[in-house]
Amino acid sequence: MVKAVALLSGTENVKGVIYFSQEGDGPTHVTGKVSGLKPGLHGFHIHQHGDTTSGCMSTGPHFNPSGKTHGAPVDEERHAGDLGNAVASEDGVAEIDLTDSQIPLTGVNSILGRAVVVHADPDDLGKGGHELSKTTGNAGGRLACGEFMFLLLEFTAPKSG
Ligand SMILES: [Cu+2]
Ligand SMILES: [Zn+2]
Repeated sequence: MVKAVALLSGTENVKGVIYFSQEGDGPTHVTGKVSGLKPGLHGFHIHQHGDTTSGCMSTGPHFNPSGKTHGAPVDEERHAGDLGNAVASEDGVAEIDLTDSQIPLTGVNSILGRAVVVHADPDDLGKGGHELSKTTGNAGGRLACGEFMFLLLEFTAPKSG
């Protein structure tokens, strides 16, 4: 089991903690919470660079090791970093609980060392017809972001017998 965590901080008190875990070569399970959002949908992505020195703009474009266009998590044509939308309830809190096969924590396409970003607006999943739909989902400003802060490796000793 490989685990990682990203601590998100940003403008207007938006913050969050997102946990990632992966068992072997299986899909990555993503859980966590983002608070301080306006109710509704907010684009939720892995961006290329784990660099927030100039705020969330330093994280670059969506993580896209296969050179595809922007899409929904369920689409064949999508960036690896396209995780769709986080949904904030009336209290401004979005609970994240998803499983995805394109964001491994190990290997050449590992997302470790990259960044998690939450946007101001909904990700149109590439279908909005806007000039930005095919690159960013037209998800608006980058409200909060976080680099993967540390990596915990858990080894389970094989049972004898
Ligand atoms: Cu993004
Ligand atoms: Zn994308």
